[in-house]
Parts: sequence; C-alpha cells; structure tokens
Amino acid sequence: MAHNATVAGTLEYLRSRDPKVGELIALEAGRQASTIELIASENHVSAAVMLAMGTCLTNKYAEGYPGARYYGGCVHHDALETLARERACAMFGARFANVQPHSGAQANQAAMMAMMEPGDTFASLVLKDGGHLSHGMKINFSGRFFRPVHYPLHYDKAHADYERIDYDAVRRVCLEARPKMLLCGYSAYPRVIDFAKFRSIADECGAVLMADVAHIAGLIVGGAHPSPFPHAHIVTTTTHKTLRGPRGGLILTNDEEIAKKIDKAVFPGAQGGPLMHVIASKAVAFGECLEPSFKEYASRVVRNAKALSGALMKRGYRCTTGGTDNHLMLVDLRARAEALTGADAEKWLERAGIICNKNGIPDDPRPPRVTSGVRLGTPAVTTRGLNESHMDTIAGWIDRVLSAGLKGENELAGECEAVRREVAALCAANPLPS
Ligand code: DSN
Repeated sequence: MAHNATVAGTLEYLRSRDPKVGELIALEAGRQASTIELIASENHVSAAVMLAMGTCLTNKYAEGYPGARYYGGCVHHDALETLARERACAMFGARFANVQPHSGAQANQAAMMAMMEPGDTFASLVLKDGGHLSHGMKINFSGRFFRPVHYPLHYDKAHADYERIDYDAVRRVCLEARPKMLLCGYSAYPRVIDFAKFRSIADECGAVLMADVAHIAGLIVGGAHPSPFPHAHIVTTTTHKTLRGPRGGLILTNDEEIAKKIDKAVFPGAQGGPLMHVIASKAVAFGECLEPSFKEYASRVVRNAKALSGALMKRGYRCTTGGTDNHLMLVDLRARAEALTGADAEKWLERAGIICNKNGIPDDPRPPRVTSGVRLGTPAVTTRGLNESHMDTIAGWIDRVLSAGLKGENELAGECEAVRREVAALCAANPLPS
C-alpha cells in the first residue's frame, strides 16, 4: 500500500492504465511500507515531494538557466528553478546554487570539470576506506580523466584515532602531490569531518576545497553536523539521502567566479535539458528542510544511530572507530563471528525484512562482493518515527538473524520468518508519513 491517499489514488490510476508497471510499483510500495530500511543513503520522501515529480513539468525542455533559456515557454520553469536555488542557498547559508545536476556523481563531475583540466591531480579518500566511486575510481570518469592521489585513514589499531581521517597524512599527501582540488566528504565514514582543518591544508598547498556532503547534507541543514561553509570553496551533495528529496544533485558555492564556472560545467558541459519535474520536487523538499521540525529530525537521526551502534556493540559486534557521530555506522561482523560476511548478512537480513548493504571496512581482507561488514544508517527509520528504544529492538533482530544464519538453513529460515512478522508489526504500527 502507498502511504498517502493521493499517492495511492495515483497508483490505482496507473494500474488501470498499465497493469504491469502499476502492479510492480504497487509491490515496491508494499515492500517499502513493510520493511525496515537501514541503507544509510536512502530515505522515505513525503507525498508532496513524490507528487511534484509526477507532473506536467516533465514535458518541458528548459536548457539554460532562469532568464537565459534556449527554449520558449519557460516562464514558470524560471520561477520554479529560482525558488529551488533560493531555498538551497537558504538551507546552507550559501550565495550560489546550481540545482540541475541529475545526480551526486554528475554534480561531482561538473565541479571537477569546472576547476580542473583533464590530467590534473586531485586528492581524496579511496572508495575502500569510505570514499565514493566519483572520488577517483579508475573505472569512473574521475579516475580516467583526472589523476587521483589518495590520503589515508589511521590504520594503526593502537592509535587513538584508529580508522579516522589522518589529517597529518592528508597534509603530507597534498604538499607532495600539489593537487588542484582537495576532496572531503564520504559515503561510509561515521565521524565528524573537520572542514576547517581541510581548508587550512587546501590553502597551504594551493588547492580548491570541495566537500561532497551527500550523506550528511540533512544533518548539516538540521544543525546536527558542522557546516562545510565558510570553509569549502565548493559543496556538492545529492538531494535524496538525509535531505529527503527526489533523486538528484546540487552544487553550492559562495564564490561568484566559481559559480559561473560551475553553471557552465553543468550545462552545457555535462548535461542537456534539466529535469524540471525533479527540480520542482527539490524545491518542495528544500522547503520541508527549512521547516523547524527538520532540526528535530536531524538530531533524532544521530541519536538513533548512536543508539543502534551501541546496541550492536553490546551484542558483540564492532563498529569501526568505536561508534558514530552521524547517521551511519560500519559494522565489522568478524568481531561477532569470524565466518560472518557482509554478503551473507545482507542476504539473510533481507529475508527477515531488514534492508541494508554489505560494505567493506577499512583494510578489509575480503573482496567488495563479499566484505566483512555492513553499513547501517538511521535516516529512513527515523522518518518512519522510530526512536532510540526501537534501535535496541532492531539490533536484537539483527543479532537473532545472523546468529541463526551461522547455525544453518533450517535455523535461519525459522528465525527469518519470526523476525519478519515482528518487523511487519512494527512497520504497521509506525506507518510511513504522508
Ligand atoms: N551509492 C551511494 C551510497 O549508498 O552511499 C553513494 O552515492
């Protein structure tokens, strides 16, 4: 069932027009409504955010920017995009925003194209340590067209900052490689990022500091993580994670010259026509982020993450860095049982109605399709209204399923069925908000 009467009505209509597609979407709505979503990069958007995407705005070409389009008939699109930009700036306290990137990776691509020439060097954290595909993987544009150098975490178990950013090493790598850009902001890093420290290193080596805050954007807007401004020259983010908007990207800066370069790099550099229906939906989501209640949401996301990581550690699991400061945790399953893999955990938990993703932990000896860890996040369960006491229940379910899986298929099947029933009951009692 869809979680809102209007959305449900829209879905019914779609089913009558195209039963095959309508049915598949209805099944997915049912899956989302009845399972616990712990993927750290996912969330449940409001009906208003969802509905803005399903509008006539999808009919329009609006290449260019407000007031300077390559097509006629853009008067309302100009107003909508201007509104989205203004709200984006208000959220982050920034002067310039480009709301057109179709995704976070494309936002990063445009930011890099704006500031570098092919072959130029940039510094970042490698994917296996918590970075992102578009931060220099060889199979990605960022690693093919530019030259990434990577800075490390503290890998020494005895160090107080084990598995955290090694800022001295960031400085060493940057002074040696003299990158054009220094990237911070990660996909699987559970601790606060010291943007001021990054900026001082960027200044020392003459680099542009780019903060990709895709994961923590909502926490920043809600005051639950320090802001990258005024430190970062460029901030990129997705709009669909903690910002709880439609799938998409966003770029912000306080520097007018950089803003001009970014606009050119997005269009015509990297993209053609903007997705105006998505931009309208971004504007709706940004409006929601500016409401006072979003602050409480952001703070509760972090409280829930701390509670979940604590409840797992109490049950013998290890969270990297010893816990979390933000919305996610990386759980090293080997502490509970050497034989446990991320791939098995992901599969087993899904059978019980708990959705997460396998994730390498720093220095993971297992390959990326297996891994020794899972990444868990609380943005979606917090949107559902769950609180810290529910996190203990969820940790208990996780432990029951994984312990049963270690015993064998019979035990696993029985436990998954039992937990799945409990999960469905909790979901029914805490429906997705409209
Ligand atoms: N794929 C996203 C994530 O799960 O973190 C990053 O873009």
